Amino acid sequence: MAWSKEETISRDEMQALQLAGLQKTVSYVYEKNIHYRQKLDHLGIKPGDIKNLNDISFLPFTTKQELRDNYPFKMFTAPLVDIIEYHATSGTTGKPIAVGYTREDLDIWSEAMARTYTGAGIGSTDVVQNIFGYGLFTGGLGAHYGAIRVGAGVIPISGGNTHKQIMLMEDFGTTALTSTPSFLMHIFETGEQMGVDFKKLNLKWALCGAEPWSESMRHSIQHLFGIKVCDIYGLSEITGPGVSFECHEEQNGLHVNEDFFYPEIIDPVTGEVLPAGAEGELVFTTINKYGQPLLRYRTRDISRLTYGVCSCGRTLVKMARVSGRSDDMLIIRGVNVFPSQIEAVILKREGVSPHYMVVIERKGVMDSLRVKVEVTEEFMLKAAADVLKGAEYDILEDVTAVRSKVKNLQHDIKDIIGISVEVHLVPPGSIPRSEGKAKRIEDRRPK
Ligand code: DLL
Repeated sequence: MAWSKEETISRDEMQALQLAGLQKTVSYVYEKNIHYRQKLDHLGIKPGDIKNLNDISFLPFTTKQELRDNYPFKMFTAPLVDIIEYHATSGTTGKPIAVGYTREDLDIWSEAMARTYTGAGIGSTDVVQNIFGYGLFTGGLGAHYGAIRVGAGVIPISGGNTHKQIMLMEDFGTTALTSTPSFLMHIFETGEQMGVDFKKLNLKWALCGAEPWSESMRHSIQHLFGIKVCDIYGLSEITGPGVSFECHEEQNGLHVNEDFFYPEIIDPVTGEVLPAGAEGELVFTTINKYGQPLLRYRTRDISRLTYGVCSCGRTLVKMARVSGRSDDMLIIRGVNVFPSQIEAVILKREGVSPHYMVVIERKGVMDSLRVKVEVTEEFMLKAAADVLKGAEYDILEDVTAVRSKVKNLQHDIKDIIGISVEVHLVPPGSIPRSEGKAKRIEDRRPK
């Protein structure tokens, strides 16, 4: 599909568009949303005060808690009669967050997702197997609307059904997959056990996202399936998937659809806006939305922004792969640790699989970190052979491959995260698989 002209305009042109969108949005929420009007009045801000883009820093942040407190619809700005689709976050604790879309919002979401497919190289001749869950989760329908807009054939299979996923890949000649990376790994594992050679199928591309993942995981998926994989990012509160996307030319950072979603990076502690290139928390202001526009929404996702022209030709600002959520960040003995750092180490080592769980426990006054990692079938066989051989000659201590694997992993993880961890190797298949977003952390510390 042809690119939208906004993907390649100059910075000056983009900023002019963004300023107009911001001014329109601030006036709109001030006029139509009681919650925002009270917030802005409290700070003495009037819509007319936004004279240039930097004035955005006068506007208050919006937090997840605020959306929860105003559940279900008090953050909506359009009248309910204009809302034509609802979604909600999973809300594992307490009430979820509801989101509502007008017809214009769905149009923009489809456009953002069409750019995402086009950026990844997927178009009208592709058959897209959409593995993101349909339902209240925004992944399924968002990816569906975009596939339709680029004219691809979409298979709305949703998550789960691993065997059927594989059957349809074979029978329908699927060329593109949209999925969480962890579930694709699970599909691969199942297919391998069934004797399927994914490289012999028609698969060419995948869009992966919805959960933090590492560059090493991308390499594994690309290698195992013989496809090219692009990262796709988004969150329900802002629109769903399609807030930003990677181009297949570079696969290095995600272009933000910044004519719809204005990005900033802030210091998560002080709230201060950080300069381009600095790492911090992503904040988005929707500048083209009607159902539920948000001012300076704090995503809790950690990233960086880089401006410039990409080798693909796009001028849209790039955000770095999300390294983790500030609320997923573990603080262990004063050190900040993201599970994705541990994942990157695990994926570089042979003999272990990308299925892992980080367990945090409190021993006395100290927090300790344990990483449970599954070994591969081949490793199990080799370890068993080692043990049998060692037992025969009564030298069990020295020969077990398990012992040295544990030691190496513990050493490599400590090298990256800076604190000691205990590594436990566990049998293949023993860590629960997810059919959507993977759960990587088990925090057993007393609350
Ligand atoms: O996960 C929307 C989505 C669906 C994105 C499909 C991409 C693909 P939520 O369920 O509201 O929406 O979760 C949003 O997921 O704040 C991030 O913490 C995380 N996340 C999403 N995409 C990525 C990614 C969807 N590519 C939350 N890398 C976000 C890392 C991601 N984390």
